[in-house]
Amino acid sequence: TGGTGITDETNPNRHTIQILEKMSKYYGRMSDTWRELSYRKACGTLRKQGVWICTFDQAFELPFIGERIATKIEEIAITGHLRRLDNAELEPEDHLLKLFLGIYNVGPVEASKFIRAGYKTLDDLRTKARLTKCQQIGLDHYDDFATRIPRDQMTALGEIVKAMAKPIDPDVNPIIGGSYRRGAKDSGDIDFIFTKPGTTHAHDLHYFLSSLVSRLTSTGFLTCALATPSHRRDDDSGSKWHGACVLPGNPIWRRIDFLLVPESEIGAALIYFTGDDIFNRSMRLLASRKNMRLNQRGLYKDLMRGPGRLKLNEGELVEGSDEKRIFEILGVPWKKPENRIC
Ligand code: DCP
Ligand code: MG
Ligand code: MN
Repeated sequence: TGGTGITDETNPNRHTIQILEKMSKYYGRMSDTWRELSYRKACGTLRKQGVWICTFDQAFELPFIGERIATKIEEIAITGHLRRLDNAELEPEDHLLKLFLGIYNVGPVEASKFIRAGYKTLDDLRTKARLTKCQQIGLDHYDDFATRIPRDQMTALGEIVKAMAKPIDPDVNPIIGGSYRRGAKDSGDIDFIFTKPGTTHAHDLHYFLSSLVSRLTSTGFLTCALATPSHRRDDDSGSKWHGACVLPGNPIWRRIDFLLVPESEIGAALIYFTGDDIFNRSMRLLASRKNMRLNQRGLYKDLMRGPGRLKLNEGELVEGSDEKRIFEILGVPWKKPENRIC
């Protein structure tokens, strides 16, 4: 996710940012969410600086940079290295974690299990491990899924989907969310959102999704399904589809996600699926400070909470369909998607 600083090549702090981003990812693999976030936020701060931040004092006075990270920024400026990262990169266990976490649908728990079982290579997994069908596909297309998708290819892939969607239902509005909507120069996957005027439930769009998937599969655009919708109405699992696709003439399999969103929820869904995830966190935190709750379906008020901030009810829907209104109600100045990188 995230990490796609648009100004990276020209930023005087790009070397520092690169190293701190690696630290953030390292802590992510260690499931140390707190440090993972701290480092990412520090990177966000450095991305906004027009000058090279090279001393402790300079760094320390910036937002989201505490003593520890300020010290590291100075170390990087002086030595060009960070010993903590150099050491981390020597840990064989971390090397394996990184390798195994790159497989679609393998999380930290599963990856650690593989390590404990003594597996050392992707080939070990291929021949010895028990994998789900999705993980098997993830393994078969390991390098493909690890390859970022350049923006022009994202646009081309998007056009193919849009052209197929139109005759199925011309009223359906297809939107590419995720890092693409934030203007990223490349993306990890394609996040498609489908909505339609007058809809209030994702299942109003199920007929559309099944038709779209079957047509795009028969043309060879979609190459596999990774998570198929169940048709239960009581949860929203039927509102998403995960799979892979290819651009004609290009052998690389790309990850693609389809999401069905009723018009009544499109504002909240656009915020959620545009991200980035840190921006989403900060919006949810703002909502909770106003005793409201923001999720991918809407903004809710009058939440009743018990001891330990335990939720007692869902609250009353304040806004779901209008992205800008949600910003307004939260008292946040409107941020264009391109600026939603924290
Ligand atoms: N999202 C989130 N929290 C998560 C995962 C996702 O808030 N743990 C939201 C924000 C993301 C959006 O969903 O922007 C899409 O998720 P992706 O994993 O596809 O992330 P991006 O599209 O932002 O980045 P990438 O280019 O790597 O796909
Ligand atoms: Mg994405
Ligand atoms: Mn995605």
